[in-house]
Parts: sequence; C-alpha cells; structure tokens
Amino acid sequence: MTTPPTLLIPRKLAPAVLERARDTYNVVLNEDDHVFTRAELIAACQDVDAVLPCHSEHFNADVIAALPQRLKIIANHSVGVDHVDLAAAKARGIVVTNTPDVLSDATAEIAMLCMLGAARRGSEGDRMVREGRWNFWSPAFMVGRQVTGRRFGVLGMGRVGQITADRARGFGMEIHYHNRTRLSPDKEKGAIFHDTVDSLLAVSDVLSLHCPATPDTTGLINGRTIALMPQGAILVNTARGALVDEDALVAALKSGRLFAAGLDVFRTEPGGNPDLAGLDNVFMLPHIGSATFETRDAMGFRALDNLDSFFGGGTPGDRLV
Ligand code: 8YV
Repeated sequence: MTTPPTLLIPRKLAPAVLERARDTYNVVLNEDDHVFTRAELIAACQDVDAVLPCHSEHFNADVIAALPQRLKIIANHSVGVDHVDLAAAKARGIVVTNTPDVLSDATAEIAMLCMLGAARRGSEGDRMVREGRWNFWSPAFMVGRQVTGRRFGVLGMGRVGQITADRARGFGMEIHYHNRTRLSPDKEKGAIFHDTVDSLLAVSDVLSLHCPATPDTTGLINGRTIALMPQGAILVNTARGALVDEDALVAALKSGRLFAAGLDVFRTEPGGNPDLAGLDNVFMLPHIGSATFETRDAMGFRALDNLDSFFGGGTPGDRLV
C-alpha cells in the first residue's frame, strides 16, 4: 500500500469535510483552531505534502520561500486568493487552487442582508429593541430607504455578482454593472453595462462590490469615487475590505453623503473598524458571507476534489497557477 499524502488543515472545517479528508490523506490538524502566526504556519508546513488553508493563512512571498520542496499544492478553502502570492507560488512550482461557484448563493444572500440591513436601519433597530430603549413609536420613527425600483450597481459581474444581481431583481431593482468584459446577453439578462467604474458609480443607488482585491482594486472606493455616487446612496461590501478606503467611507457616512453601508468585510479582520462601529448607519457582519452549513461542506469538498485530482496525477479543475 502506498503512503497517503500528508495534508495540513490549519482551520476547523466542517465535520463531513474532515471525515472525507481522513479517508484519503494523513491529516495534520491545528486542534484549537487558532490563527497561526507566520512562524507557526511555516513550521506547520515543513512536514506536509499539501495544505488546505482559509483566507486567514497568509502565504506571502516570504512564507512561500520558506516552504519545503515536498509541499506541492495550496488548495484554498476560499474563492478569494489575495492571501496567497500567486506569482511566488508559481515560481516555486506550487499549484494553487480555489473554490469558486459553491459559495455564490450564500454570499449573494449576505449581500442582500447587508443591503436591507443598511437601507432599513437594521442594526440600529435591533440594538434599540434588544437594549430596552424602544420606548417610542411614530410614523416619523426609524424611517429608512426603500430599495424597490432603485438602481442596483454591481461592481464585478463574476459568479457572485451575477447571482447577487438576480436576487436584487427579485426586489424590483434595475441592474447596472461594470466588469472587465461585457457579459453575453443571456448572462446580462437586461442589466445595463457601464464601461467604466465611474459611470457605474454615478447611477448606483445601491453599489455592491464583487471584485477581487488586487493592487488595481485596492482603495477603489475612496473620497473621489464616493463623490460620484448619487446623494444618499448605499454601499454594500461582501468582497474584501481592501477595496474601500474606510476613512473616506466614515466621512461620507457621517456627512450623510452616503445614507448607509452594509459591510461583511473590513480592512482589519478579525476586529473591523471602531470608527465604522461607532456609526448607527452601518450594518456590519463578521465576514460570514459563505458561512452556511451547505456552503462550508461544498467549499471543503471542492478543495478536496482539487487535491484528489492533483494527487491522482490530473490537473485540478480550479487550478489558478
Ligand atoms: C470564506 C471568502 O469564508 O471565499 C472567500 O474568498 O472570503 C469567504 O467566503 C473564507 O475565505 C474561507 O477561507
């Protein structure tokens, strides 16, 4: 019998995923599920053939340089791979995969929650009732923005963006989008294409971010671009905190330039941003876009599919480099 490959799983994955991983691999776990320091991550990778990390494990160029020759594949449990230096991995001959598609529905649901929570003052109302401060009602009380009939701007019309647009259609919203390439009419489904980000921002009553964090998109939402948006617009971010200049966002939320924001992701994670947390017109969640039972299973299985295909001598379906 051949020895199974040794697989490092640095975070606590769904039970069914772990069970399947154990059937095929010699699994090394991080029992208490803490986030490894850089040194711990490097040390934990020394005696393994593969790693199945989350976005919390940062494979920067210096970490990749310290990986052993035997480690051949980083099979991410995420669609976003901004935590991995792909060029460095490629240069070392390390295969990198991700888990697209399987989290699109869950993330689109969270985008809708963020939109509605922001538009209808969800966290403000929840806290008022929960804290026993609800001692008044009037027709003028807690009035928010209705999204029905408004323009929904999608920045990044990939898999998550397209499904989020479908959900927003269900609210009777008019869909606008910007993408590097225009979609075919069957995928566009009547959505209005904008060939520049600025043009999209100018019509987005609700702007929902669905592009990856890259050097080009870092800080895309900033003082200048927020000023292009309609007065009283709503920003939804379920993609990556790096896309937004949070100081500019705080200023726009304080001044009323933006009505509200619904945020699942932040520049600093875990933790978030205390300046945003101090504002009533921010609806916030702790990066749980894909955190459903169904999706966690599907993400883990997809990462294992990629590993199985690699160790079976094939090319993983979600190979990035
Ligand atoms: C995941 C995500 O929860 O897949 C991504 O890119 O941001 C999240 O949905 C996380 O990355 C799991 O590793």
